[in-house]
Amino acid sequence: MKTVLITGAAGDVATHVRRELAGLYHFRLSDLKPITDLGANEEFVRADISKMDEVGAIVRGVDAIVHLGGFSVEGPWDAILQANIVGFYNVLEAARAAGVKRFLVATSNHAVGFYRRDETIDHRVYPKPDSRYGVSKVFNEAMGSLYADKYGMEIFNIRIGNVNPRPLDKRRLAIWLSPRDLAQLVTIGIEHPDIRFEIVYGVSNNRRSWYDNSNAYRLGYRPQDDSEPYAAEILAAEAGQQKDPIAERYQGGTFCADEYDAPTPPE
Ligand code: 15L
Repeated sequence: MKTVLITGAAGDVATHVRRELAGLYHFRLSDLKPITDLGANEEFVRADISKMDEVGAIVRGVDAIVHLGGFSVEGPWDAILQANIVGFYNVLEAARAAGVKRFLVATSNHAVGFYRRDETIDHRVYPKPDSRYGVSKVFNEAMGSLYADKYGMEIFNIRIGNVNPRPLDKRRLAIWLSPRDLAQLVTIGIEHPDIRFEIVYGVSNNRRSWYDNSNAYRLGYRPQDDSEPYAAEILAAEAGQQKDPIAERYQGGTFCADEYDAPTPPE
């Protein structure tokens, strides 16, 4: 059985991964917050990923790393810097030093959030982050690219939409990722024999998607869920709501509208 390190293991996304893939891997779970509900094939090792001297111990001896640790929404620069830039570098560099090749990056739709909703984008588009958080995810992807090209690491980037048992609102109808489809992508990231540097979108088979996710399909992804059965109820609940035009125009939604102060909206 492979040993897989999950960072940020106390968070929501990790909790779905643990439940969906229980029994298939030995999970080393790491977070700042303690996890006490350990399953049969789970261990917990506490670490603050912004401190390099705490990271060596969590990566040692694992077959793959699912890096979910860090700040998961927009925040003050110093918080993003410590958690998502310094923290990301520490985990990736410690993995390289320990000889761990396979590394799954939880990047985000917010790395490309300033693409318009009437555009369909694939894994080759240039970054258009919508927040300091989005910039940190672009940094993560770039750092992974460097470590793949320079050190031969195997980097699998999942640009996650929104993981939830059900889509939460109109925007999430396009970017929803069900827990079982998330688990399928994580499994591909751990198991696929031929990964050098890949970007896939972490979304289910949503009819309203604005992504061309052909790279994920090429690697074997066959999502089982579609947000469409939830659409009528969500759209009816939102009918008549006042919407911010910037949030509505761009894929990143309110991440684009927050602090927005440009004289003209970007293309
Ligand atoms: C993300 O990247 C966040 O981690 C998550 O909390 C949601 O805000 C999600 O994007 C989203 O766009 O809905």
